[in-house]
Amino acid sequence: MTEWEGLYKGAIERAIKSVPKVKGVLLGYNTNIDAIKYLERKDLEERIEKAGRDEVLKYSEELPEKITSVPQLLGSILWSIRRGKAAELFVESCPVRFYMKRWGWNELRMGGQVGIMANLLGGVYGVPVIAHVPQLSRLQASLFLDGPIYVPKVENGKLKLVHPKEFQGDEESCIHFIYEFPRGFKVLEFEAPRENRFIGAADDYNTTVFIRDEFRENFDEIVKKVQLAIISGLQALTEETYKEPMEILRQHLEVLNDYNIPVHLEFAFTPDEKVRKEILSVLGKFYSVGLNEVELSSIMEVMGEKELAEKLLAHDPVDPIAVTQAMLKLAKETGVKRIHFHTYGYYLALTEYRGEHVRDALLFAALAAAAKAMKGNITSLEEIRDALSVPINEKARMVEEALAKEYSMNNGIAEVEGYQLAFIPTKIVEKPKSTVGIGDTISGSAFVGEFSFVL
Ligand code: 8BR
Ligand code: 8BR
Ligand code: GLC
Repeated sequence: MTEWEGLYKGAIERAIKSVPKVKGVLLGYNTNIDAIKYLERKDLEERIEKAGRDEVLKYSEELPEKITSVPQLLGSILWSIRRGKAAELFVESCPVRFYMKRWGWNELRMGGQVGIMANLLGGVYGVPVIAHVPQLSRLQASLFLDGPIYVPKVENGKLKLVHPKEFQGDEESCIHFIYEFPRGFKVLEFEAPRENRFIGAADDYNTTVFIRDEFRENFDEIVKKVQLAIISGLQALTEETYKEPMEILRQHLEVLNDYNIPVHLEFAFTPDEKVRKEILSVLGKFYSVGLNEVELSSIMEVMGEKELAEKLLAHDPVDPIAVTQAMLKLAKETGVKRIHFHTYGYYLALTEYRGEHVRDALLFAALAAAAKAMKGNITSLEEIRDALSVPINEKARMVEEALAKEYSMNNGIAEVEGYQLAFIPTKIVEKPKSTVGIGDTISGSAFVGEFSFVL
């Protein structure tokens, strides 16, 4: 059996030395404000009665495409609670936006993959980042941590990089209302099987992947200042909205590839099949992609691999052999060089290249995730050491045994059909503070960590 605790210790020490050496990461495109509301049973039940219980229940059976009424909002929240599943929908109606605003929140936090990774990489790890923020309101700016975090600003035709707090844009606030519930949360006759959240996005910019002129017109110059790029936020696109942003993305990828900048795609759950197919068609221009089991399954579906898609959702913990088969298909079909898969309990990375640094970066990411689950927010790279005390997930032993048997995996590394497969069991925090943003912490840390280990 592998001595995981020793490997974990080695990985965090390695990361503390290496990660701050990274000179610049470009982050596009989604940044928003997360207004987090912890749901209360009585309050929610009263609202459901007032809005019309039957109407609300209808939407808890099947999610609407977007939210245009209060019963749809409450029904969608119920949809998530009943299943213990996350979901996110665009809130189109102004009266519903006003309703959510009046309902209120318990906490305001940085949101969006870009915002969360900007604060983590720039504010905590000290790695300079250039972030795309579609709208910089005062509130949005105030949520950025101090540190080397920059947004492009154009003054008298010249590009400047400034901290978001110095941008002084008096723009709109893009607010995502996050309705969180704990495991066992009861409402009407329902009980949540696990903790999770429903997100109502009162946001006209991130939801259509609006890309600012400062970025479009100076992209070449911006790219010269970075060594890596991470792209996210394509998940909210629909058949009606995807064309223009996907075209800009293709142009951006061309520039990034010209400068040999490795680009990672953070693939969040993308409900629209057409958009998923579009993303699949540009995946080969990315160096790396990060996803979970639901996302990998949804990609297998559009690739015509129905059986594999179902297998990925059939077991807990997720069958690692099915995951590896799916990753191989994805790598061969698209040419993407690195696939980072994360699920509750373990991570895998399939890479075209070899080395223990790939596995060590996964270990660093798992510690960062556990630290985030423990504390809600990490405040320094050194603080991640505290997560060493969190126990390794026991169920992952079975996963490791299956991989050892199938692929002769040793110390978390195997050779599979010409690729390297790296595996790690993760540390799971018993009672996490909140689950929003853990996925971003995992993917950002692993990608940047891996790159830093070979600098
Ligand atoms: P977890 O709850 O395990 O994190 O899973 C998140 C899942 O919620 C997604 O992968 C997807 O299955 C589901 N989901 C999300 Br997010 N948005 C959804 C939507 N608009 N419609 C249906 N399912 C959604
Ligand atoms: P997604 O939302 O993208 O699925 O990312 C969530 C990831 O966070 C999971 O894959 C899991 O690895 C990790 N995670 C969760 Br959820 N709860 C955790 C916990 N309590 N401790 C550590 N990691 C956790
Ligand atoms: C999505 C949501 C955003 C949230 C983020 C967390 O981007 O729109 O509100 O902060 O996911 O990963």
